[in-house]
Amino acid sequence: DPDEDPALSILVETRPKTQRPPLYKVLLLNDDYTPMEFVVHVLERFFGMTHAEAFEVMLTVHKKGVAVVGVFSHEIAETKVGQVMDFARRHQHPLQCTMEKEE
Ligand code: NFA
Repeated sequence: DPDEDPALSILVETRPKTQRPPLYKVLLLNDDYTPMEFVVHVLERFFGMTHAEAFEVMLTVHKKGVAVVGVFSHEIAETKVGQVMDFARRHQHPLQCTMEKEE
């Protein structure tokens, strides 16, 4: 009787668990030198934000020190980080962008 013997009431999962690839948060870090308008432009250009959205997120980074600006697959996150770091370097701004795996 499976109601009385725990050894006989183990559930067997028949539906295969679908594996999903991990997602990565792309983070933008505050600094004292990058102009606010440059950060707004970066968020519009590389993260598809509206001007209002970009301004709000820029202010969050400015006030809190860091903010998540998007969540992507590993490859897309790497591309975004590279694009931002490249664009900042070319304009000689110290803006930093990094990524970390989502829990
Ligand atoms: N803190 C910068 C300034 O006052 C603006 C900034 C915001 C820089 C977000 C980097 C990220 N000019």
